[in-house]
Amino acid sequence: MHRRWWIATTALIFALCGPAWAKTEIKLGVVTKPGSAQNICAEAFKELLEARSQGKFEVSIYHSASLGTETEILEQIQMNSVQMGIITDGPFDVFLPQARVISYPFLFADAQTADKVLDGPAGQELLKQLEAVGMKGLAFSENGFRHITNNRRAVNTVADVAGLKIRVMESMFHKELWRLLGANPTPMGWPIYTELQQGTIDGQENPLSVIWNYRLQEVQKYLTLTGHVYSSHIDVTNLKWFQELPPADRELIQQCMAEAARRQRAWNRSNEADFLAKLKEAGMTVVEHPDLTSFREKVSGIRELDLFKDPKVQDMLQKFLQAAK
Ligand code: EAX
Repeated sequence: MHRRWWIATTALIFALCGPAWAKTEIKLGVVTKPGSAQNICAEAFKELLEARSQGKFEVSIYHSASLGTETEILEQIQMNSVQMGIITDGPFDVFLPQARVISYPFLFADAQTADKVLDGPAGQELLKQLEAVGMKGLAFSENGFRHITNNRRAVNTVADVAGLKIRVMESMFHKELWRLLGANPTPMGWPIYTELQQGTIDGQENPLSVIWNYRLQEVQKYLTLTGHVYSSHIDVTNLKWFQELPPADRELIQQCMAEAARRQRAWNRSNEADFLAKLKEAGMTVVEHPDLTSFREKVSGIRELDLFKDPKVQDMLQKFLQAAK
């Protein structure tokens, strides 16, 4: 009798206390290595969530392409084998075509305008639309304005881009954009150091932090500050996983990611000038004031492309253009 009572009581204690002991592991994927833009956001999120949930959540960061390319991480998030990701906007457009409006050429005059649009109703509506493809969009962190590097020649005007073999992200939009600019675009996952070193491709385009962190100055001679598109990350979770969490946890995750993204954007912006100085010091030939009018003219017909025909894409583009004014 005593023994039974003891077993029942112990079982009850386990049942009551169990959930408090069980940590929920969140697998979070980033393609980049520690110190990179995505990782700064991922690490800030981990720190905030683990502290504020008093250890209920444990965030495991899978970085340095250990889960594959950004496209492959997104597929794993859709399957919930990975719950979260800090992923560059580019590859999203294969999943959700309207995501391509973030990188519409020369859309944002500066980072503050990007914040205004992405944190405002247009950006928030885009995050909401990710639900249609099984993801919950939490926030936008920042990759930054993208600039072109190459090994053939200094790019001063768009005519200098003609025929360059440029690596682009695994994105339908970026491929078309570079075709329009006159290059020979080759979509590839990240990283691409070896391809640049071996000369399989002539160049690539990325924000200054990425160029510096991946030491592309060792394998690229010319840098031109084109800032042709703004590149965000979209910070996402698997939708179903997120929806099954208790409301308080959802709220906490949302808050921690918003704060991590804010911190990360500030980090990126306060370091840009330094990255540029370092790239110059390392010997890159930098064109700081290219003829951007020639670039703008060359892409002026981009809205006529099939990529922008879908009414959902049209609608979102309209909202982004309006909000960015
Ligand atoms: O974030 O693939 C890309 O060009 C991304 O910008 C890269 O992963 C760095």
